[in-house]
Amino acid sequence: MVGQRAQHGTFGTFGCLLIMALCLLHLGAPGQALMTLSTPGEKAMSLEGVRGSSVTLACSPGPDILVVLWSFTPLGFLVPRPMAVTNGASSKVEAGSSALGVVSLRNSSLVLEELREGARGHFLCQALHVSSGQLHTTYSYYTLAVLVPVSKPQVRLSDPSPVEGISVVATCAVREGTEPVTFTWHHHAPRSPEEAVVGLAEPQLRLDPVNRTHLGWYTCSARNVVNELSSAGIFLDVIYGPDKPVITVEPLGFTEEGFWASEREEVILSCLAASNPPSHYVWLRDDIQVHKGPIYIITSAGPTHTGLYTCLAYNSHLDTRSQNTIQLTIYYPPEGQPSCAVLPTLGAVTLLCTWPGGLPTAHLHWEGPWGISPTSPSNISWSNTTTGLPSGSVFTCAGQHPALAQPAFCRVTLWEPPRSPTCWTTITLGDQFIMLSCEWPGGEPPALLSWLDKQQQSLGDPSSSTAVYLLQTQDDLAGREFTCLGSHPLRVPDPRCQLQLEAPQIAVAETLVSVLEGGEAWMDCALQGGTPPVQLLWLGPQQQQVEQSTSGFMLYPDSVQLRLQIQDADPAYHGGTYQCVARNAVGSSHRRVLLEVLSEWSGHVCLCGYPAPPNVTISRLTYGRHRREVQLQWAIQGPGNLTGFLVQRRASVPSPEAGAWETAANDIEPESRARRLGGLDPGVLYAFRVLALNHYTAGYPSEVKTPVDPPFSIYPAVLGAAGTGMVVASVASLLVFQYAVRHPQTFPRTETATTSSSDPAQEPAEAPVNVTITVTATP
Ligand SMILES: *[C@@H]1O[C@H](CO)[C@@H](O)[C@H](O)[C@H]1NC(C)=O
Ligand SMILES: *[C@@H]1O[C@H](CO)[C@@H](O)[C@H](O)[C@H]1NC(C)=O
Ligand SMILES: *[C@@H]1O[C@H](CO)[C@@H](O)[C@H](O)[C@H]1NC(C)=O
Ligand SMILES: *[C@@H]1O[C@H](CO)[C@@H](O)[C@H](O)[C@H]1NC(C)=O
Ligand SMILES: *[C@@H]1O[C@H](CO)[C@@H](O)[C@H](O)[C@H]1NC(C)=O
Ligand SMILES: CC(=O)N[C@H]1CO[C@H](CO)[C@@H](O)[C@@H]1O
Repeated sequence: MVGQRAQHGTFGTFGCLLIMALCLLHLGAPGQALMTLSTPGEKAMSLEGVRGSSVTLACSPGPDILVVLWSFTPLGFLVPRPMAVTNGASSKVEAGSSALGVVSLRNSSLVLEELREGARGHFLCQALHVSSGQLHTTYSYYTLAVLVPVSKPQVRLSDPSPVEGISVVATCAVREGTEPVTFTWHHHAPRSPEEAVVGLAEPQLRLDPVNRTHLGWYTCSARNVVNELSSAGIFLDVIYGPDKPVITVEPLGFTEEGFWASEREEVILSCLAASNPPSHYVWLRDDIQVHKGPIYIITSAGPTHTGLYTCLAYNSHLDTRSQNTIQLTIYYPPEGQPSCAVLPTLGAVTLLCTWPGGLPTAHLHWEGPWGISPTSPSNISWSNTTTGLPSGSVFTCAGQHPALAQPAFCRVTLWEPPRSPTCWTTITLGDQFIMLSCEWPGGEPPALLSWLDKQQQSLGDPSSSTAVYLLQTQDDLAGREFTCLGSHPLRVPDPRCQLQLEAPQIAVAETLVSVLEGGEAWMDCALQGGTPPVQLLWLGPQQQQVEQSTSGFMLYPDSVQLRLQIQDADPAYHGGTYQCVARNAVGSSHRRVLLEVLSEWSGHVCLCGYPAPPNVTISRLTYGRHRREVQLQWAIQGPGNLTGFLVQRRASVPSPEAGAWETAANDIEPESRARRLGGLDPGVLYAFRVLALNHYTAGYPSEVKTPVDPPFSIYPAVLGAAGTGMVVASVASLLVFQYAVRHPQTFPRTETATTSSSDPAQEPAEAPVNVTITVTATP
């Protein structure tokens, strides 16, 4: 439309034009004959005017102007057309000039208003004037361009809702506008704060292939030298998706397989799959639908929520689907707290800490004076020596679990048990077993105790705090020693306690107790030793245990003795031999006491109707050294069983009646027939008698005798004889004596009385005996 603007006119063309104008003037105003042609050669002036606006083309006026002629050659034409003419006084504008706009003359200038595109072309002004009496012609030459503004652009899309991947063309069109027109494309993505320039200069924008980033509003701007206008926005709705969903879990925790969350926590599963139009979502747990919508909230997670979670996304416009799956594991801590324990080992301890259960298992480690142990799941044991470790050392086991904000703890304090082990014995199960007990309480870990025999051999496995060892009582136990050995990691050296098993030892205060009929008697039995517990009891004359309730008997037990009181003594009921019996698991012992219940008038022992022990006769009674001891020998006569003998003495001088019978010996075995009795006062003449005892009663007392001095010993006498025959005889006699002594029943009177001296102070019926051979009964 816009042609090339001519910069220079061609004289030849305008020469002809001038002639034509002159002709016009000549016709209109005749009378001027003379004219001169001035030389043309001025350059053409280029002018631009915008359509609709005004342009004034000036023609240089002279002082004596005769005529001015404007002519116009439209673009693309060669022949000029007269446009307007004036002679100063009158003017005329060609009627056909309206194609150029509203054309008028102002003095000699051509005024074009409401410029039209038809005004494009070359304008020539020819002025004829007189100067110095000569005619002159001047030319003004213009080339006028008419510029057109661009119209408002229109945008078209080849597909306003394309599926991602195809090719889309956006076209920008302007109806008119002076070339060159340039275009600018703007893209305003949704939610984007600013628009971006995406295309320059070209009226077409190719999106090949179109993708989601192209979605949004597009505008096109068109610009030329005159103006710039922008199109209305047009929306490109790119259809896509759904992409593979992105699943997020809150709160966030990663495992090797996926995600984890804590028990009782709120867990938010979010699914996002890029899609236009937006996706529809469905959640599946282990292939079972659990929720519709992009966000699935587990308000309080539990172990049953562990599983595979699948998010399905669906684009209803495209009928396309996508999915993604994650593993969600619900963690829960083990129940309660870790539990701590200590195991003693030799010179060391092993610390144990366990906390089973939980998902995943808790991690445990120890902390303490040894430092920090390695970490181990579920349970941990840690050993080390205790050398130099003070009592009261604290060790802590910490258990950590991802579902717990804080670790859980347990503690042990190692401490040494106070004091040392204590040992004692008890009897169990009706005296069948003797139980050795040892105790050393306290401590962490508890002390280990074990029983050792005399050879320090262990009698079983060690046990904690108390150790018990059972012995059968039928074993030969008396005198055996046992040691209880304690061991504790914090105690050096090992403490111990010892026990020795012993049969009880007892003593009675008196072996013969005499009481007047109706009186009160006491018998005391004292425990002097033996392995406890010891049972003390009294057996009465009938070998029956004396009971507290039995009439006339009262028992006064205390820890070390048993006293028996007999009230209102009755010869028939109370008289006889009592035994104090002591028993423990190791053995027993007993002591006899003879109770004489004397009638006030008789002074004799009551036999009380029971089978009597045999009668006794004294066969020998001689002084020993310095008359401080006597040697007594006796024999029994007649039938009757016996359990022992009782020897009594009393001072017979100065008065035969003086002094009561007192016991000189009562622990004489039934087999014995002799006894050396010491502790005599040489200044006192004693009388002696012997009684046989059985369980019930005492027999008749023997005759009463006083001791005599032995005149000599048979051995010096025999050796002093020095005759061979005498020696043989004497040896034969000696053999007889020895036999007799060993068989007293067969030879009731075996003493050889070599001398006999009558003692009238003694009982005359039984003469004092002088014994020449001293033989001690040693069966
Ligand atoms: C979309 O296309 C533009 C260019 O046309 C490209 O730069 C961009 O990477 C593409 N985006 C995607 C997501 O394909
Ligand atoms: C044992 O304890 C000592 C400190 O008493 C420490 O240095 C050492 O590492 C511990 N040994 C082990 C195996 O823990
Ligand atoms: C402690 O853990 C070990 C394996 O680490 C296992 O063999 C042992 O049985 C566990 N002990 C307890 C008491 O759980
Ligand atoms: C025992 O001695 C008593 C009194 O001396 C007498 O009565 C009795 O008959 C004697 N018994 C025997 C068996 O000799
Ligand atoms: C003596 O004891 C024996 C057995 O212990 C008995 O058989 C005998 O009858 C008893 N004799 C008397 C006289 O009691
Ligand atoms: C519009 C304009 O310039 N008019 C002028 C025309 O010429 C006469 C006389 O030369 C002037 O007086 C006008 O002003």
